[in-house]
Formats: sequence, structure tokens, C-alpha cells
Amino acid sequence: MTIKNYINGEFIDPVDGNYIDNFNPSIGEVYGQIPNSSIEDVELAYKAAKEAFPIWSKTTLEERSRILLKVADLITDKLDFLAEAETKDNGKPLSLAKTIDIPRASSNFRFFANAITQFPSEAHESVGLNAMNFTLRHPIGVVGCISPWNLPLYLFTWKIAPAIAAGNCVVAKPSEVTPMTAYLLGEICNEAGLPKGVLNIVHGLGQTTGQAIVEHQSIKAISFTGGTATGAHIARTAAPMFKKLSLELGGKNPNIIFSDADYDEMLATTVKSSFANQGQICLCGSRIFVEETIYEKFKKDFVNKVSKLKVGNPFDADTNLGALVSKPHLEKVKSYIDIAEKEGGKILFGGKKVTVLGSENGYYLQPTVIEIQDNSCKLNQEEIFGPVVTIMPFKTEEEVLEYANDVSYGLSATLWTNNLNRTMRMTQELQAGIVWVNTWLLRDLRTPFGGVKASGVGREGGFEALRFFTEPKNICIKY
Ligand code: TXE
Repeated sequence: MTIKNYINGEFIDPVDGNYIDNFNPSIGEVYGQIPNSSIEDVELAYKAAKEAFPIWSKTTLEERSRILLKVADLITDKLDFLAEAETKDNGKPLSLAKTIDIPRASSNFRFFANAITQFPSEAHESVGLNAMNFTLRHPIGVVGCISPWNLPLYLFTWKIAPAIAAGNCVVAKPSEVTPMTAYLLGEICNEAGLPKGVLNIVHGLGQTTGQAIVEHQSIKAISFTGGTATGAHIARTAAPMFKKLSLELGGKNPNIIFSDADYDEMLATTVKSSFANQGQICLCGSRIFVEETIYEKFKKDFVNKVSKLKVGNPFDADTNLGALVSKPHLEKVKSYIDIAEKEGGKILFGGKKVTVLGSENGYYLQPTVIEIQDNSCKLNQEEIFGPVVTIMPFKTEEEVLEYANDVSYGLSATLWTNNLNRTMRMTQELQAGIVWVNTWLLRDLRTPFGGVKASGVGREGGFEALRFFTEPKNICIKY
């Protein structure tokens, strides 16, 4: 299957005819081609967006909202089809694509379709000066949205929906590793009646297509989710051009477990926060710290539960972990497991590649639990982004806070305790953009989403996203 670029409402070949392979990770085989778009393709997409902007930016909020709601409905109507496409492209269990990825893509459109109708601007009366200020929030113009492979349609639409709801026109690039559902979104947008050129999707490699979007003089804002090194590179390129930047980068999140937590619920959720989507979620709690008094019990129960997870063909209903997204990624994750013992770690479970009958060339890995002695080891400091977690005991609140914060990342943290005072103390001190207490991945789309330190700059979600995708202008009137 050959994917094409979606520009000005049409599906077109890349200008210079260059294509790259698209893999099905569950069988380790090429199943299609995608454009490796050049500067010329990005320019075509930009021109279409620029032309659409004057009308789209003046389209009433009611009309924008109506179209976005239609996109949301169509995604829901095509849930099975889109979920199957996502699973084939990414390797994730079909059950996950059906319950998380595709429903959330629909919710993203529905949420911002509604949010834009409620988005306020500010007014400030300058008391005693006989002046009144009000702030306009105008769309920026043409904006760039670049997304990763782990939650393909979910994260792609998380950027596009607020961008177009706010009246911008978009040049978007999904990950070259998982382009399929973004391609299918183009058809849905046409069916929903989104005017031509409002959304343009160019496919290709980061260094070429992505770089061309970031370097484009007239693309005024970049919303990016992906690796920290790529985020730093994008910031270096875009900052001297004074572009607005939102960078949602990696995580190395602590999962802190106290003995007073609801044990069974903590255990079941910890299995999910460790291995959902094969551990390829930037919010996974990959560093597990357990209070000493329950450490041995937790270790036994956790390993027991993990040992029952089924690694298998992602299309099988009873599969818990599907394939990792690509061969290079599988090798990267495996390389961390290989250094575990050198670093003084002990593999309590997993660590090996899995051969799945009938899919022998797929990229499968066991869920892996490694006991470590020292938070400063590579395994606890670098983002592995796979089905690998470490566990380590702690004695005191102060000690575990130090472990939790002693890392370059600061995306999310999970805390398991029923002690209210401790909850209040620790949530104040944890260096993270998101802290979950007695839960994980519970998302309310109105809340700010993003990280501190090497996990990024800026916040997505709710009005934060609409603020990012608009330019405020204050008008001051003296009377
Ligand atoms: O990310 P990249 P990759 C982390 C995770 C993973 C690592 C690398 O640790 O192992 O990032 O994954 C585009 N200009 N996360 O290689 O390369 C690229 O084409 C413009 C965390 O997938 O950062 C893709 O569309 N764009 C993350 C997107 O950037 C460029 C989720 C992300 O690719 C570009 C995924 C450039 N110079 C990986 N280079 C999370 N926090 O959710 C690449 N791209």
C-alpha cells in the first residue's frame, strides 16, 4: 500500500518521487511505502495552508466546531478500521488501539470542538487611569505539528485539533515509523467537510521533512512531541527564528509505593503503568520505588503478575504485550537489558526476545523487571521507552524524594499512599508536570499536560493548547 501526502484536500505523490518503506512490526515485514517528502512538498503544503487561512481564521466558531465534531463522529464510526490500521502499523495490541488510541483521537476533536466555543479572552480595567484593556486572541497563521510513533493518531490529533479549532491552518507530519492512521485522517477530514488546505499532512523522515517544517520561515509555531535530543535540535533551529515552540519530550517517571497504599489496586495499576503499549508511553512509571517494609512481598507479587502477561500477536484477543515498534528500537531496548548486570542489576523476570509462532520475524520482547541497588545507574537515568522497569527499596520519604527528583527528566510521577499529609508534602516537592496519586493515566483533557527539565517546555491540553495556538494582542483604550 502506497501512502500519499494530503495537500489542499488531495492525495498527491511527493514531488521528486522518493518513497521509504513502511514496516509491520508484528511480522517484521515491509507492507507499504510512504513519501519521503522534500522541501518542495513542505512548500506545497505551506502554500495550501496559507491560502486557506484567511477564510478559515474568519470562519465562525460554531462552524469550526460543527466540522470538528463531524471529524470526531467519523473517527468513532470507523473505530474498528482505524484500530486495525494502527495495530498493523505500530504493533500495539488491537484491544489497546480499540479502547485507548482511537477513542482518544475522537475525543481530542470533540474536546477542542467544544473548548473553542468556551475560550475566553481577558479584559483589564486600569482603575484611576480611565483606560480599559482587552486582549484579542488571534490564530497564529500556518503552524507545524510533528508527532511520534508511540500513540500515533492519539498524539497527532492532540495537536491538530486545537490548532485548527483556534483558526490556524496546519502543516503536519506524523512519525515515519507509523504514518498510516494520519494518512487515513485526511480522508475523514474531506468527508467531514473540512475546507481544503486547513490541514495538510506531509510524510517523511525527521531530518528531511520534519526539518523542512521547522526551518520554514513562515511557519510560525511548532508543536512537537518526541525524543529529548530531537526536541533540543528543534529548539536550536527554531529559537533564532522566534517561533513559538511547544516541546513534549521524554520521561523517566518514578512510581513511588508506600506500605499504606491500597495494595491490590496499586499492584494491578503498576503492571499497567509499567507495560501498557509495551512500555512505550512517555508517562510509564519505569522507576519503581517501594517502601522497605513491603518490598519483598511486592517483588514476589509483581513478578508473579508480570510472568502471566502474554506477549503475542497484537491481533490476538488475549495478547497483553504486542510487538515493539521497530527493529532498531527493539535493539536499543535490548541493549539496556544487556548492561543491567554490569551495572549491578538483577533480572527478576524477562529480558529475552520472544518468538511468536507464525510471526517469527516480529519485534517481540518479554516484559522485564530488574532489581537495582543504585538510582544513579544508566537504567534509572536514561529513557528506555520499552517494556523494562526497575525496582528498588527505600526507607524514608526524604530518601525516595531524592531518588524521584535525581534524574534529568520531569514529566510525570505516580504516588501510592493513603496518608493525606504525605500526599500534600510530596506532591509539592516532586519535580514533574503531572503527579498521579493512587491512579495512573487518568486524563481530564482540560488539565495542563507537559513536563519540566528535559521533559520539555510548554503545556498542552485545555485552554493551554488554545493559548499556545493563538497570539494575544492587548488593546488599551483611554476614555
Ligand atoms: O523520536 P524522534 P523517535 C523518545 C523515546 C524514543 C526516542 C526516539 O525515548 O526512543 O524518543 O524516538 C520527527 N526536525 N520518545 O526516533 O526522532 C520524527 O520524524 C523535525 C518519546 O521516534 O524525536 C517524528 O515525526 N522533526 C516520545 C518525531 O520528530 C524531526 C514519544 C519524533 O521523532 C526531526 C516517542 C528534525 N530534525 C519517542 N527529527 C514521547 N515523549 O511521547 C525527527 N523528527
